[in-house]
Amino acid sequence: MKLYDLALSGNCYKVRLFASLIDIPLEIVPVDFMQGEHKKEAMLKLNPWGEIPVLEDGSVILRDAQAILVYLANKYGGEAWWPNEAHLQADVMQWLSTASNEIQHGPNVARLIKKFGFESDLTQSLERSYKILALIDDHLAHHNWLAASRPTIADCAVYPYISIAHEGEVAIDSYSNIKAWMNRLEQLPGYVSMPGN
Ligand SMILES: N[C@@H](CCC(=O)N[C@@H](CS)C(=O)NCC(=O)O)C(=O)O
Repeated sequence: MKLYDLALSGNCYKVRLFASLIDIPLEIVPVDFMQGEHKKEAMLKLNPWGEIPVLEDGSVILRDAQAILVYLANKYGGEAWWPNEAHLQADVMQWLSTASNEIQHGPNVARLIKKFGFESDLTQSLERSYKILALIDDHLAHHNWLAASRPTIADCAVYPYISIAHEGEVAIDSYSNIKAWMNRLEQLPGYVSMPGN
Protein backbone atom coordinates (compact mmCIF):
# COMPACT_ATOMS: atom_id res chain seq x y z
CA MET A 1 0.00 0.00 0.00
CA LYS A 2 1.50 3.33 -1.10
CA LEU A 3 1.15 6.72 0.56
CA TYR A 4 2.11 9.67 -1.63
CA ASP A 5 3.54 11.78 1.10
CA LEU A 6 5.25 14.92 2.31
CA ALA A 7 7.02 14.67 5.67
CA LEU A 8 6.06 18.24 6.66
CA SER A 9 2.38 17.81 5.81
CA GLY A 10 0.02 17.42 8.75
CA ASN A 11 -2.55 15.89 6.42
CA CYS A 12 -0.09 13.19 5.32
CA TYR A 13 0.92 12.71 8.96
CA LYS A 14 -2.69 11.85 9.87
CA VAL A 15 -2.31 8.76 7.68
CA ARG A 16 1.21 7.86 8.81
CA LEU A 17 0.14 8.17 12.45
CA PHE A 18 -2.92 5.98 12.10
CA ALA A 19 -1.14 3.33 10.02
CA SER A 20 1.50 3.13 12.72
CA LEU A 21 -1.07 2.90 15.53
CA ILE A 22 -2.75 -0.06 13.83
CA ASP A 23 0.59 -1.47 12.74
CA ILE A 24 0.08 -1.70 8.99
CA PRO A 25 3.00 -1.16 6.63
CA LEU A 26 2.93 1.81 4.27
CA GLU A 27 5.26 2.29 1.34
CA ILE A 28 6.04 5.99 1.59
CA VAL A 29 6.38 7.68 -1.80
CA PRO A 30 7.83 11.16 -1.17
CA VAL A 31 6.29 13.86 -3.36
CA ASP A 32 8.55 16.78 -4.26
CA PHE A 33 6.08 19.42 -3.16
CA MET A 34 8.47 22.36 -3.56
CA GLN A 35 8.97 21.40 -7.21
CA GLY A 36 5.19 21.13 -7.69
CA GLU A 37 5.23 17.39 -8.33
CA HIS A 38 1.67 17.14 -6.94
CA LYS A 39 0.49 19.35 -9.85
CA LYS A 40 2.23 17.32 -12.57
CA GLU A 41 0.63 14.79 -14.84
CA ALA A 42 1.55 11.60 -13.00
CA MET A 43 0.18 12.84 -9.68
CA LEU A 44 -2.87 14.50 -11.26
CA LYS A 45 -3.77 11.10 -12.70
CA LEU A 46 -3.96 9.81 -9.14
CA ASN A 47 -5.62 12.93 -7.71
CA PRO A 48 -7.00 15.56 -10.09
CA TRP A 49 -7.34 17.88 -7.04
CA GLY A 50 -3.52 18.17 -7.08
CA GLU A 51 -3.25 17.53 -3.35
CA ILE A 52 -1.60 15.04 -1.07
CA PRO A 53 -2.00 12.69 0.74
CA VAL A 54 -3.02 10.08 -1.79
CA LEU A 55 -3.35 6.42 -0.86
CA GLU A 56 -2.98 3.62 -3.39
CA ASP A 57 -4.06 0.19 -2.19
CA GLY A 58 -4.13 -2.11 -5.21
CA SER A 59 -6.82 -0.72 -7.48
CA VAL A 60 -8.16 1.61 -4.77
CA ILE A 61 -6.92 5.19 -5.06
CA LEU A 62 -8.06 7.73 -2.49
CA ARG A 63 -7.50 11.40 -1.79
CA ASP A 64 -8.33 13.33 1.41
CA ALA A 65 -6.78 12.34 4.73
CA GLN A 66 -10.14 11.89 6.46
CA ALA A 67 -11.45 9.58 3.74
CA ILE A 68 -8.21 7.62 3.86
CA LEU A 69 -8.55 7.22 7.64
CA VAL A 70 -12.09 5.88 7.21
CA TYR A 71 -10.88 3.42 4.58
CA LEU A 72 -7.93 2.18 6.61
CA ALA A 73 -9.97 1.90 9.79
CA ASN A 74 -12.76 0.00 8.03
CA LYS A 75 -10.47 -2.31 6.17
CA TYR A 76 -7.59 -2.83 8.60
CA GLY A 77 -8.22 -1.11 11.93
CA GLY A 78 -11.56 -2.55 12.92
CA GLU A 79 -14.51 -1.35 14.93
CA ALA A 80 -12.37 0.04 17.72
CA TRP A 81 -11.25 2.89 15.51
CA TRP A 82 -14.36 3.41 13.38
CA PRO A 83 -17.44 2.31 15.29
CA ASN A 84 -20.34 0.49 13.62
CA GLU A 85 -23.06 1.93 15.80
CA ALA A 86 -24.79 4.80 14.03
CA HIS A 87 -24.50 7.41 16.75
CA LEU A 88 -20.85 6.59 17.51
CA GLN A 89 -19.91 6.63 13.83
CA ALA A 90 -21.59 10.00 13.48
CA ASP A 91 -19.75 11.17 16.60
CA VAL A 92 -16.42 10.31 14.94
CA MET A 93 -17.61 11.92 11.70
CA GLN A 94 -18.26 15.22 13.48
CA TRP A 95 -14.58 15.37 14.35
CA LEU A 96 -13.39 14.35 10.89
CA SER A 97 -15.35 17.35 9.60
CA THR A 98 -13.81 19.55 12.30
CA ALA A 99 -10.37 18.43 11.12
CA SER A 100 -11.03 19.37 7.51
CA ASN A 101 -12.88 22.59 8.30
CA GLU A 102 -12.09 24.50 11.50
CA ILE A 103 -8.63 22.98 12.03
CA GLN A 104 -7.67 23.25 8.38
CA HIS A 105 -8.73 26.91 8.20
CA GLY A 106 -7.35 27.77 11.64
CA PRO A 107 -4.05 26.28 12.86
CA ASN A 108 -3.14 24.85 9.46
CA VAL A 109 -3.47 28.20 7.68
CA ALA A 110 -1.60 30.06 10.46
CA ARG A 111 1.26 27.56 10.05
CA LEU A 112 1.24 27.92 6.25
CA ILE A 113 1.62 31.67 6.68
CA LYS A 114 4.21 31.67 9.46
CA LYS A 115 6.32 28.65 8.49
CA PHE A 116 6.02 28.61 4.72
CA GLY A 117 5.29 32.25 3.86
CA PHE A 118 1.89 31.64 2.26
CA GLU A 119 -0.20 34.72 1.68
CA SER A 120 -3.44 34.52 3.59
CA ASP A 121 -5.32 36.29 6.38
CA LEU A 122 -3.31 35.69 9.56
CA THR A 123 -5.74 37.50 11.87
CA GLN A 124 -8.63 35.41 10.62
CA SER A 125 -6.68 32.15 10.90
CA LEU A 126 -5.69 33.01 14.50
CA GLU A 127 -9.27 33.92 15.43
CA ARG A 128 -10.45 30.65 13.96
CA SER A 129 -7.69 28.75 15.77
CA TYR A 130 -8.51 30.10 19.21
CA LYS A 131 -12.24 29.62 18.68
CA ILE A 132 -11.90 25.93 17.83
CA LEU A 133 -9.19 25.29 20.45
CA ALA A 134 -11.49 26.66 23.18
CA LEU A 135 -14.32 24.42 22.00
CA ILE A 136 -12.08 21.35 21.90
CA ASP A 137 -10.62 22.15 25.32
CA ASP A 138 -14.13 22.43 26.80
CA HIS A 139 -15.10 19.11 25.22
CA LEU A 140 -11.99 17.41 26.60
CA ALA A 141 -12.76 18.68 30.11
CA HIS A 142 -15.34 15.87 30.22
CA HIS A 143 -13.91 13.34 27.74
CA ASN A 144 -10.62 11.50 27.55
CA TRP A 145 -10.94 11.10 23.77
CA LEU A 146 -12.72 13.14 21.15
CA ALA A 147 -15.35 10.56 20.24
CA ALA A 148 -16.84 7.26 21.33
CA SER A 149 -15.00 7.29 24.71
CA ARG A 150 -11.93 5.69 23.15
CA PRO A 151 -9.12 6.49 20.74
CA THR A 152 -10.53 6.59 17.21
CA ILE A 153 -9.64 8.08 13.86
CA ALA A 154 -11.23 11.30 15.19
CA ASP A 155 -8.16 11.80 17.38
CA CYS A 156 -5.81 10.93 14.49
CA ALA A 157 -7.47 13.56 12.29
CA VAL A 158 -7.58 16.40 14.83
CA TYR A 159 -4.28 15.90 16.67
CA PRO A 160 -1.72 16.61 13.89
CA TYR A 161 -2.31 20.31 13.24
CA ILE A 162 -2.83 21.01 16.95
CA SER A 163 0.46 19.30 17.77
CA ILE A 164 2.30 21.64 15.38
CA ALA A 165 0.14 24.72 16.04
CA HIS A 166 3.15 26.49 17.61
CA GLU A 167 4.69 26.61 14.12
CA GLY A 168 1.88 28.99 13.23
CA GLU A 169 2.47 30.88 16.48
CA VAL A 170 -0.80 29.57 17.85
CA ALA A 171 -0.23 29.15 21.60
CA ILE A 172 -1.80 26.06 23.11
CA ASP A 173 -0.16 26.13 26.57
CA SER A 174 -3.23 27.48 28.32
CA TYR A 175 -5.44 24.66 27.02
CA SER A 176 -4.73 22.14 29.76
CA ASN A 177 -7.32 19.59 28.63
CA ILE A 178 -5.93 19.59 25.10
CA LYS A 179 -2.42 19.15 26.47
CA ALA A 180 -3.51 16.20 28.62
CA TRP A 181 -5.29 14.61 25.64
CA MET A 182 -2.19 15.07 23.48
CA ASN A 183 -0.15 13.34 26.16
CA ARG A 184 -2.58 10.44 26.26
CA LEU A 185 -2.41 10.08 22.49
CA GLU A 186 1.39 10.22 22.52
CA GLN A 187 1.43 7.27 24.97
CA LEU A 188 -0.54 4.97 22.63
CA PRO A 189 1.47 1.98 21.39
CA GLY A 190 2.69 2.68 17.86
CA TYR A 191 2.54 6.47 18.20
CA VAL A 192 4.92 8.24 15.79
CA SER A 193 5.82 11.90 15.66
CA MET A 194 6.28 14.26 12.71
CA PRO A 195 8.87 17.00 12.26
CA GLY A 196 7.87 19.80 14.64
CA ASN A 197 5.78 17.99 17.22
N1 LIG B 1 -8.83 17.82 2.02
C1 LIG B 1 -7.47 17.37 1.87
C2 LIG B 1 -6.56 18.56 1.84
C3 LIG B 1 -5.13 18.12 1.56
C4 LIG B 1 -4.20 19.30 1.39
O1 LIG B 1 -4.59 20.47 1.46
N2 LIG B 1 -2.95 18.95 1.16
C5 LIG B 1 -1.94 19.94 0.95
C6 LIG B 1 -0.66 19.46 1.58
S1 LIG B 1 -0.84 19.38 3.34
C7 LIG B 1 -1.76 20.08 -0.53
O2 LIG B 1 -1.56 19.11 -1.21
N3 LIG B 1 -1.87 21.31 -1.03
C8 LIG B 1 -1.66 21.58 -2.41
C9 LIG B 1 -2.66 22.55 -2.93
O3 LIG B 1 -3.61 22.90 -2.21
O4 LIG B 1 -2.52 22.96 -4.07
C10 LIG B 1 -7.09 16.42 3.01
O5 LIG B 1 -7.66 16.56 4.10
O6 LIG B 1 -6.26 15.55 2.81
